[in-house]
Amino acid sequence: MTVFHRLRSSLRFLATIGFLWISVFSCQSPENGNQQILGPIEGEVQAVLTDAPEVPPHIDAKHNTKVIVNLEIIEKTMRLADGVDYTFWTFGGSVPGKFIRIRQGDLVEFHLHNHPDNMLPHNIDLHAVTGPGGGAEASLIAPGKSAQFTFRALNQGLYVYHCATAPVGMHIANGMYGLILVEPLEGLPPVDHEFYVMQGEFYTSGRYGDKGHQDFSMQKALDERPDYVVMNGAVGANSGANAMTVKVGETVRLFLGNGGPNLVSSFHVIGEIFNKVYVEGGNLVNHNVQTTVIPAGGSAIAEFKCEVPGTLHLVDHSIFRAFNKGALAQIKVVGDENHEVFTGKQKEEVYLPEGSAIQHISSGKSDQQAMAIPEKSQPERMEAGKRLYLQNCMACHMEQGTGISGTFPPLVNSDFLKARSDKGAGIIIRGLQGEIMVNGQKYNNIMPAVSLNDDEIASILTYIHNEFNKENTLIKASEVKGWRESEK
Ligand code: HEC
Ligand SMILES: [Cu+2]
Repeated sequence: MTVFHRLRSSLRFLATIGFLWISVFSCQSPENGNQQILGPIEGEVQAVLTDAPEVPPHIDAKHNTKVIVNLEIIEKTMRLADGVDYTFWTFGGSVPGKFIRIRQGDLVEFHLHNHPDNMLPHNIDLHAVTGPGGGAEASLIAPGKSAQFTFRALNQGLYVYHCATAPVGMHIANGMYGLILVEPLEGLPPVDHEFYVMQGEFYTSGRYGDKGHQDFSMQKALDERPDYVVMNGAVGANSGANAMTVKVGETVRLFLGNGGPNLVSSFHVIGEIFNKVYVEGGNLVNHNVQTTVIPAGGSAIAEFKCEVPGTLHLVDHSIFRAFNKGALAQIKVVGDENHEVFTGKQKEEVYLPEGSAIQHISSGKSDQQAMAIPEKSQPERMEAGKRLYLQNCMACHMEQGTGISGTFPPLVNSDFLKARSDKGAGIIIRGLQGEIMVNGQKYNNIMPAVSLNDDEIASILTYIHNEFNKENTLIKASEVKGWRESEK
């Protein structure tokens, strides 16, 4: 019998003997799992928040309490891999965001702060919240502002939280996700070690291992083709010298999450079998599991005992991600050999990632770019341009090019766009950031470079200038090529 079941039956028992609860009853039917009867809230505590792979302690109190969470959003440039930087958007200064640990029935007073140095509005959608948008609407804030909302943790489980500000995919892709554990009042059964490991993928302008600062690639994100798939925010965040460490004979509980934004993780530990998996982070416990699926925006809790020394490799068993894109973390198990369980020499070198020596296989795209593409007519450009606009630009500039006042500038009658001699090609090719004025309104935001070829850019620009500005113009791929080269 699991703790969850015990909790549930003891609650049922209390209800049947007519125990008098002063406060609200939430439904207690088999359909809604183990939602608990809401008891009174006593006292308050400040939540302890931790960075991966650390996990905060269980709140040690016999009764439900008010938990105050203060989470600060920070946009900052950090290491994604050796020699590779990325400007992450974070919940608390690192990726994944801070781990939050509360108990079922606790009342959470949530304060979200958007640091004044940030460029963008953000919010939070906690999957542990019962309420509209998981708190997203209630928490949307501009840089330099704070928002507060309160929720009751009705359901236990391990839940993902993430930013849900438009364009949502981009906010998540830049690292805005983390985990919140809602455990039974008395806590989960004791283990020797608990770790926090969360997978997420990054879509960069360059390829895996390309040095320097990398920008977000909207095109790769749309195609679901990340160059990096990592555990805890960077290649090697918790491997090698940063590996987690335990001793032979100790038990380990992994709180696992997948921020996505796109990929499903086939989570596996090379060298172990999970004695227990809380499937999808809920109450269902499976035993003797080799690989557990963690959906994008989902979780799992995995437990095992370390019987023999050596290095355990935590991987996404979609295996190219582990060996070629960074989806690897390690636990070093130190102690004496146990030849009854395992004999023979262990070489950890066998499993080290193949590093940046990756082969460059030319993609269809660059071949296409190398080929001379015949110029298109105006109707052809308008048709292709509309499709490309909807795929690449609409998420921010809106279908009719109106933008979102204060955040995404309009393309309709934009004086800023009209003043550019390159018709805006350079903005698509290189992206744009910093303060600009569009039709008398200030914008200070980031537009990522969009990786499109000259022909595609010619079509998008033809569409924008004709459709939104009523100009009668036809832009050629050869002109875009010229602008691309002149500004290099
Ligand atoms: C992820 C959101 C996003 C996407 C996608 C995006 N933009 Fe932008 N765009 C912005 C932001 C933000 C700015 C303002 C940047 C600043 O403040 O410096 C901007 C500025 C511009 C500007 C100059 C300002 C203006 O309104 O005239 C043009 C032109 C433009 N974008 C065109 C495009 C085109 C064309 C595409 C598609 C190929 C595109 N953008 C895709 C966010 C985006
Ligand atoms: Cu955000």
